[in-house]
Amino acid sequence: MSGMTVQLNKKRGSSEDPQLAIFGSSPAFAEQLHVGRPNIGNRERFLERMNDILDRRWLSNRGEYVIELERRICDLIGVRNCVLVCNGTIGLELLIRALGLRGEVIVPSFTFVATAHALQWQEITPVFADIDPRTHCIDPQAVESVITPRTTGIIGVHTWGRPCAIDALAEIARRRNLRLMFDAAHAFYCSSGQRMIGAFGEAEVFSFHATKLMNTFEGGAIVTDNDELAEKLRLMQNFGFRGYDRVIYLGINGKMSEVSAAMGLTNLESLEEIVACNRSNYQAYAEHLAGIAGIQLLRLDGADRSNYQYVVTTVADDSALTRDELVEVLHAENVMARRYFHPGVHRMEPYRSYFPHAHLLLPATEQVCRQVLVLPTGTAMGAQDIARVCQLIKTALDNARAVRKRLAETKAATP
Ligand code: T4K
Repeated sequence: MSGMTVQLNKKRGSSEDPQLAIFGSSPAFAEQLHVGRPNIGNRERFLERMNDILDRRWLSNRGEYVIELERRICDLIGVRNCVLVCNGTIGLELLIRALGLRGEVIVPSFTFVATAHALQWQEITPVFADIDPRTHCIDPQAVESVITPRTTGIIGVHTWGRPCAIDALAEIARRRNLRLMFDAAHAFYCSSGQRMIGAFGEAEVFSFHATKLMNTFEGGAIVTDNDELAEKLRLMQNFGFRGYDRVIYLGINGKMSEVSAAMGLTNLESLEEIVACNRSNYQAYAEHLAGIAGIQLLRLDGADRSNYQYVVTTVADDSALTRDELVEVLHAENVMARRYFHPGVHRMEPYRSYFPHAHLLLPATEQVCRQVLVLPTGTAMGAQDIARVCQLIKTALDNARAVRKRLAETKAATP
């Protein structure tokens, strides 16, 4: 499954202008390159499983494939319990509720909006703590500074699959008597040192959304060593049923279907290859971006295992072009780079209205939201594509004045 190469467009404009689509050249790529193009795994194996599901007529409600995938994830992570759910957001909501969180819970604002929504949806106030701009993960000192008598817990996010400051957060949680859980949506198959992500805090939540390293179309998992908590989560995700006709708890429907679990099992079998492809893409980006002034690739800590799912860069404030100008240039070339997690959850509704001054306490979050640029990777891309993407960035920066002028003209001409 080494990275495929997306078809490059050869026909380019022939004027004196820089060879970029914003000046009228054909886009560099005939098809869009995405951040989060799904990894498919072995198609034949998946279709076999589909047939098996149809033959058995067992489509949902803790079928064989769900049970098998839960067992495999427990073995992989080294935890006692895995509860598969229909998506990562529901996984967060269930866990937040099962842990009895209420009042205020501390989270980073530099995250996907689901982390905060999962709290607010249950009328729990997300309190935003700033991040460490070197790691993009929540800063334990900032966490400490926003604890109030209403605080009941902390949700650490392993942003980009990089473990957040787990030990420091655990120490604060212990000392201040708070509950600690992790949003590990990005971090499946990652480790903190020798221990797999999933084995920390009271429990962790993975996302298996289509765009993630391992996908189940939509899906997620809550993993924990706490048997009692796992039992509660199982009840909560299935309407509180224990056996036919017997409801013993308040619950919702958070179950994963057999089709999703079949995709998960199929992806799991290809995980090594997918990660190897991501790793070589990451290395190719590192090589090609090395000499480009103003663009910094987020470095990983060699002591931890990464899934290399995201290629994250920052565009310095004094770079020849702003991050947003570069995004415009790249999108015109069909390179759908993303500004995750711009503008920061604190600037999204309803948080923006609730906490209009939040940005004053989040300088590092503001900076990273302004600078971050996530580049396409995954099994749909290969080395040649990456060289081309980096060349486009370099061409744009080398011709910054002309590019800026052109973008301004286009904007002025747009009704
Ligand atoms: N916590 C964190 C830290 C998270 O990052 C997330 C999800 C969650 C919690 C919640 O987990 P889930 O409830 O989603 O399981 C995407 C994903 O939808 C979201 O799962 C993910 N994080 C987030 C970082 O990215 P969007 O809306 O920015 O991306 P989307 O869905 O537009 O997909 C990105 C690109 O991928 C598209 O432009 C096209 C391509 N794509 C997408 C899909 C779905 C494909 O090529 N094929 C596809 O099937 O949120």
